[in-house]
Amino acid sequence: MKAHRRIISIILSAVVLFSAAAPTASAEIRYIRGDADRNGEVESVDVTLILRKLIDMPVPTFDERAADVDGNGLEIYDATFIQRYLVGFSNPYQIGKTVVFDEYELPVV
Ligand SMILES: [Ca+2]
Ligand SMILES: [Ca+2]
Repeated sequence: MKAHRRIISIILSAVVLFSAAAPTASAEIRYIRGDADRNGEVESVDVTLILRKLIDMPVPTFDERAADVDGNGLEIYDATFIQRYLVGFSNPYQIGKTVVFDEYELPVV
């Protein structure tokens, strides 16, 4: 009987240890590509925020990762690509799609 308790104790300890070491879903970062203010929509306000950020004007809420739609750093083209998306032009950078980042990995599209 004592041996059974000891084995159960070891198993429970192992479960607790490995569950604490496993990566959690909270490590994921999700955003919508082009949604610079992260309000859940890509809209003209996001273009305005990018332009303001580029000339160092204050912006209340800004996520550069979401705003940088082509992944090469924030620039005027990001605003242009979003404007083109908003009027229905081609969308080579998947603006409006949800992007998932693992904290330690490159984006999964
Ligand atoms: Ca937005
Ligand atoms: Ca860019």
